[in-house]
Amino acid sequence: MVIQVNRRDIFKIAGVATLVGAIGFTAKNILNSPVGTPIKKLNSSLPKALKFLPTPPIDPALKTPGLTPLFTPNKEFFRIDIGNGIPNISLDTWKLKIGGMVDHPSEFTYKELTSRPIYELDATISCVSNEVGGKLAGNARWTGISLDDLIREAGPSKNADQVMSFSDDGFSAGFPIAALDGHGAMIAFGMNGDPLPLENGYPARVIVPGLYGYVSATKWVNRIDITRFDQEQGFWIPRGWSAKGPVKLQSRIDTPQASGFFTSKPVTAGKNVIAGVAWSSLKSIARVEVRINNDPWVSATLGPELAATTWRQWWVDWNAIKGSSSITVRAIDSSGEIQTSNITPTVPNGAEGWHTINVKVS
Ligand SMILES: Nc1nc2c(c(=O)[nH]1)N[C@H]1C(S)=C(S)[C@@H](COP(=O)(O)O)O[C@H]1N2
Ligand SMILES: [Mo]
Repeated sequence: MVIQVNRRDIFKIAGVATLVGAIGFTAKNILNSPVGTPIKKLNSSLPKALKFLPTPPIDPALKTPGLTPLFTPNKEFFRIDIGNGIPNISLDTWKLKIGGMVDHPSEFTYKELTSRPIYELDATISCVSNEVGGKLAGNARWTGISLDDLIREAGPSKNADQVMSFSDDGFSAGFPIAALDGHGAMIAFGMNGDPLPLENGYPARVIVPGLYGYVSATKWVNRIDITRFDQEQGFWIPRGWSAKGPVKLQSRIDTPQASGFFTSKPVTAGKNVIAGVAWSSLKSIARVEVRINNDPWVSATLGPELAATTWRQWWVDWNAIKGSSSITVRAIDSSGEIQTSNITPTVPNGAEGWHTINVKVS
């Protein structure tokens, strides 16, 4: 097959998000775009987990203004769609079909799926089109059922290597069957204690820790096929993005903000805090280091670790001196890997490089 890279499509992964983020009108139009009856959530309540995760620790963001909260509120969660609106789903007729190269094709109603063992998973998901320092990542406590179990029961063929999921908006995503390896991949119904918001996949979506959303996180999912990478491709793959999409080791400075035309919080000399978040694919964040100008790297204090599948907040005190300062951050994971300084663009499999900001102190 010939892979054509269409630049307009490449920009679209980020494009809709930018529009939705910046312009309320666009978000509204997208929400209302499917013709027919207006979409609303049909009296689903979130199925109760059999085993709840422990109550999360106190969020360090409460005492560090500007730091990203440990959990991203649903209303503030980033949103990436291909732009075809939200499928018009009725909970009464919605089904999840499992097929392709399996011994036991099957289909499940919402009631059947939510009668399976329910559990919670803390996981950070992120978009491959997130620029270094970008905000296209969010952390949530997801409620759902085991995707590992669902696929195992279907009996995948030994010749298959890909799990492809589909939605009626035309989106599809494929990831290695090998990623269903006990890291908690799920069909999620809930997000931070509420049913999934419509924008984030109600009534059900796929969540696979460690993988970018474009290869895994199908919202409004209604079909999963077991296939082969050399026979089927997810939506973004013929549009120039890599077939495999493990999340890269990343760190970001949330506060202070880089000085510029739009800086809302100028930095004054004296006591300040530099803070942000760092995340990786499936490894813990072991260390975060901050460098101010050409000083030696300083180890940041790390916030609580919910799980290896979530981001970690970090912060360091900074005695700011009048003038111009450059601040750089890098993360080190539990295998000792140091986040690379090599700058790589988002296309085809995720941006790399250190986040550096320039700050004017007055
Ligand atoms: N049905 C559907 N699912 C989708 C997408 C989409 O366009 N349609 N975008 C994917 C991409 S690229 C990402 S990064 C995540 C974003 O999830 P969110 O919108 O809940 O943040 O959803 C994924 N799932
Ligand atoms: Mo994405």
